[in-house]
Amino acid sequence: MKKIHVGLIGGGFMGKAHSLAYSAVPMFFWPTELVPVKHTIAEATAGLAADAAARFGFSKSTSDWRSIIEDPEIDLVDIATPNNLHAEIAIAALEAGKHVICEKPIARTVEEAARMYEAARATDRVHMVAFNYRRTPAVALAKRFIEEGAIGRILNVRATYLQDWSADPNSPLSWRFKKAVAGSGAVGDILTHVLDMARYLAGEITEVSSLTANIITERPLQQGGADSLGNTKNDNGPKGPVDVEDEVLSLVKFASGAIGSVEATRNAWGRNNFITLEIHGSEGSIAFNYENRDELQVCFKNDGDDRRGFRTVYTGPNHPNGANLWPIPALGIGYGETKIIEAHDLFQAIAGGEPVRPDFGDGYQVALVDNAILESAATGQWVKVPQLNRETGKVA
Ligand code: NAI
Ligand code: SOE
Repeated sequence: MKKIHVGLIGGGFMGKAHSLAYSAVPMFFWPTELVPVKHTIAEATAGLAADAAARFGFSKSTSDWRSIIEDPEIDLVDIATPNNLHAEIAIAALEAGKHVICEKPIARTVEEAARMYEAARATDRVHMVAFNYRRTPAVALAKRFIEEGAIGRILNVRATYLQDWSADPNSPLSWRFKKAVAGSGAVGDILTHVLDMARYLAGEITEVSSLTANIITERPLQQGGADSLGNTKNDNGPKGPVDVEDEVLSLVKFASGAIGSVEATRNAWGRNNFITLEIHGSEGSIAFNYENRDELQVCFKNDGDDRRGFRTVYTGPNHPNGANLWPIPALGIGYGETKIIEAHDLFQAIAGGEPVRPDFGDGYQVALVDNAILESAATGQWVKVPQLNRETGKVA
């Protein structure tokens, strides 16, 4: 068994989720070819970094992420910072010969994503974008059903991501509401997750017709660095502008001929992490809701007229990604488990010298869809989505 030394940059929400996954991978996936070692964590200040190292179990801490890139002992750089740092860190890490996992969205803009993809193509290192929801066993099971032809030819896809942590106008002005840091709003932050799953299950999106809106245009300034995700309120404090969209709706066409809709909102009271996918095919249907993430709803045409209807497959050890989790289905899986599976798949790829998906090419293609959605919303026109050719590295 070899060790893989991890340098983690960013000790907020995702710093916690990724650290948990590094500790847990050997507990769930055993024996494992690579045992993660939590080497160094970087944070915005020396104090935050030391605190994060103590909390998340890293041997060293630093306020300078470049020292992680320069450290020859570190094999894998994990980027869990706000979006404005993704491109600079990822390119530096790849050029230094590190494997890289980068949180979503891959970057603020399609131009940054293109440069990251170019840097990734120039190395033999493993690169991954952390679209972890596709690793939920029920979503992986949907993929299996589709690949086996259980629902036939996909005819239409409906996908949503609805949240309410941000619906209160007094939910503070985090970096997620600032274009200079985040790149975009609901599009980059949450729609990207359902775009990743829509591509994973139904193939490439080729054309979009979209609407965006910004309902909450200012918010109280947030105290401190890490995003409080609405968990602190500062009702009477000074306010700052929100310059990104909090709503997006888009009609989409797929390369296969299927049609669909994708939508995301930050203003859906009562919807917490309401990620839904509904896919109808010539032979049946599949439906998933992350708020009931152990369940996949399936309906098959051939079930017969007197018994056809949705039934629930409760995922567990007999389902994709489930065997290494918990021994019986009713124990359920949580957000953390999707990150454990993600980390395991990354380590398998590094150990085997193989690529892993979703990689920077996938992140770039999602950025191309994001960009087309924003352009369509701005112009009121259908916009074609340029497609990345993974053989040539060119977009056409
Ligand atoms: P956060 O605000 O909780 O944490 C970000 C951390 O980065 C903060 O602690 C901040 O101090 C630190 N940071 C800022 N500048 C830094 C620097 N120069 N060097 C080192 N650290 C620095 O943000 P969160 O929620 O962890 O998001 C991070 C990334 O993960 C974002 O790209 C976000 O879109 C993504 N994300 C992905 C999720 C998923 O489900 N895959 C869930 C939540 C976030
Ligand atoms: C906030 O909307 C957020 O933390 C997103 O940034 C994540 O990507 C999503 O998984 C959960 O919600």
